[in-house]
Amino acid sequence: MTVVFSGIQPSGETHIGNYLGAIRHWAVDQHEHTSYYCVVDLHSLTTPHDPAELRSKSLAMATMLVACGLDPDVCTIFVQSHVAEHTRLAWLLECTASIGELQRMTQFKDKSARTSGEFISAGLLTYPTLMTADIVLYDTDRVPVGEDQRQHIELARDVAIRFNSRYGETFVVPQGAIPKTGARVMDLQEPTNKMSKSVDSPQGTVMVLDPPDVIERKLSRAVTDSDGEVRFDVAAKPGVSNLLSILAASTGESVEALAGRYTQYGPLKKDTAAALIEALRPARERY
Ligand code: ATP
Ligand code: LTN
Repeated sequence: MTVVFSGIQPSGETHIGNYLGAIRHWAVDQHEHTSYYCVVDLHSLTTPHDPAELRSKSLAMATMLVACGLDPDVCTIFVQSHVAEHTRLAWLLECTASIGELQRMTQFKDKSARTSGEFISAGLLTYPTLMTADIVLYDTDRVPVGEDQRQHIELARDVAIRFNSRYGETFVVPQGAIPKTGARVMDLQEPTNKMSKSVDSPQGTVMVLDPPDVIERKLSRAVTDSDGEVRFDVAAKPGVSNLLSILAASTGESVEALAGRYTQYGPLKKDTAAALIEALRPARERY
């Protein structure tokens, strides 16, 4: 039996990157595998936070997961800090990872650069070892995540393999499961940046709970380019490629097939908004 584990931080509102890149795949996996989905509140302690607010956001995130289709009768939904073994194992794994490999993590480099001049916690550096503990505690085979977590999964594998070779076969070595479309949804206003909970870009971020008219407005104002051609080319046309990816992830069609159907940005934006509104409707209504 394949074991699935994934986690989401309760800091900030759930956006379409979280939904299209991760959560909606969890809802499918729960019916096929033994699945654990974790609200990783301890991970949110790495950056400034208000404790009481974090507690209520953890409950809101669990509510969101259920609204998005996770069924507590089918999978296990829980809060990381309620299971003490996560932090107990994290120490053993911290002593198995090197500072060098942790310093190479792009998320650490990005987040510490963003907070430069301010307090940078040691937890921001060691965070991937806690994530490794989350995963290997459950003998996890498969970790469904967005593209931004690829490097952390690689590290988890390296640390599990190192631990096994030092101390004997202990952990299952996990594999990442990153979807073909929707694995890297970009900010609508800054399409070279990942859409993110912790970056303040209200017009560039579409929330799962945004009402339809707000989604239409955000999509209609999405940054594109001036050459007027609809084509999937992430490097040359990040804005248009992002719209095509969102449309593809919302409809199940391929970006190439969709690109051939449009000659103008206006209709592409309109259809992307409409498809997204439909894809999010069940979660919005259930929430
Ligand atoms: P933060 O900004 O604090 O890093 P986040 O928005 O990246 O938060 P997480 O809780 O870290 O959200 O991620 C939950 C899941 O959503 C992970 O599997 C992650 O890979 C995925 N995810 C996050 N952002 C995106 C995105 N823009 N596109 C696709 N998947 C994403
Ligand atoms: N690091 C992840 C969240 C996360 C996670 C995990 C994902 C914590 N523990 C275990 C998969 C498996 C993030 O920032 N998105």
